[in-house]
Amino acid sequence: MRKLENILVTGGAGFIGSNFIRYVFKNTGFKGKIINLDKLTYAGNAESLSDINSEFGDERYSFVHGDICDKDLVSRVFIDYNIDTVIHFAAESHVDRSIHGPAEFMNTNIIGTFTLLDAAKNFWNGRSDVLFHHISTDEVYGSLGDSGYFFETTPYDPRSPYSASKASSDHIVMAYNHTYGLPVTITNCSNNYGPYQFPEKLIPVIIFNIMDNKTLPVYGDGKNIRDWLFVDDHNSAVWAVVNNGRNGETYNVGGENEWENIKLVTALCEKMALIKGKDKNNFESLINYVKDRPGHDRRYAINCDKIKLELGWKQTVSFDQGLDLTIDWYLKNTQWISNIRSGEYKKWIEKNYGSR
Ligand code: NAD
Ligand code: TDX
Repeated sequence: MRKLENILVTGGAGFIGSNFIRYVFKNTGFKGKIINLDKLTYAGNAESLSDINSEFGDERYSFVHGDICDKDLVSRVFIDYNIDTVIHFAAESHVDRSIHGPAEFMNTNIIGTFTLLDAAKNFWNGRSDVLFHHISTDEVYGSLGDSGYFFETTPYDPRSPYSASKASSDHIVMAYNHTYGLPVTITNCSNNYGPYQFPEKLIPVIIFNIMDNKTLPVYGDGKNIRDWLFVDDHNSAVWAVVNNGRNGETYNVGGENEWENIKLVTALCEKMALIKGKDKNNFESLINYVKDRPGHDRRYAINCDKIKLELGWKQTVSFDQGLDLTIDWYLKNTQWISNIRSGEYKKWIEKNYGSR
């Protein structure tokens, strides 16, 4: 039986991690503590958890500002908070950035994961009521043609610096399980969307640019396919695995919701036009086919029968509902947006791309 009382969440100030902490406190009946270790890179925003801090802070929620590569700090966090569960979200997560600057990806995603695993092994010292859960991606499996799906048994074939760094970390997690008996689980998930997503990923880029009447960048021919999953559905899957997933197993998590990029961009134009009372052509005319991403994976599609059959998990939010919720959230949270825009991200994007 897992103890699941003092959870170390890494990267909890990022998009999925902040939604995860909110999901666990508000939807699961969890009675223990969450300690959020986050470096607050350009993608981390403590403001994304201000409601949790005021509602659950001190007693049930603590924030530790620091780097998962910092061995001394990580070991101290295990001791100070008597950690029995790790849920590891922290990563450099954006494929485009990994092409421009891979070093930080190797550092955080590989060395950071190793540092956490080693601290967990030393602190837990053979205990079996503990768990290291690692969040990974479908991108480790490579790229699909027009047909077929990624299964848990699909051989790894990562093709970007980002996915190669995630694949490396997955292997190290499993090595700690096989070699040292560390209790671990992994989830490999498809593209997430929802509130608090950093405006470098496709859906928030398009929403922001429509709001600002800027061009909508579509890479290559726009026919690359992604499988989209609402962030709370990902997080309910993570919670199911952390509670009942089998030690040493990998679970695929997907939306079973494949979209060509251009069709998704057009759907967002239609939704925004409806909200703004305009003709959709006003926004569709902003679509701009730009230079393709180098090594751009063509299609991702997840088979997630294993988690459905073993743990009874399923998606609960349709794409239509999820997009409406997401657009509504961005339209209402203008302060979060302007704070994000005035930060490091803006400087980076101007340096690398000029203003879009
Ligand atoms: P994100 O970029 O929004 O957030 C990452 C968080 O990690 C930030 O808060 C950042 O400050 C923190 N962080 C980065 N480096 C750190 C370090 N060295 N030490 C401590 N904290 C650090 O990412 P996300 O989209 O929320 O993704 C979370 C996880 O889910 C990642 O592991 C990613 O690979 C995985 N994933 C993401 C998606 C997706 O669609 N976004 C899909 C599948 C898997
Ligand atoms: O401006 C854009 N125009 C565009 O056409 C952006 C930002 C993206 N794209 C395309 C590239 C992809 O085919 O849209 C698709 C989605 O791109 P991203 O949002 O950058 O996501 P992706 O590269 O698919 O990776 C995401 O899903 C898997 C996350 O960023 C990863 O962290 C996760 O592992």
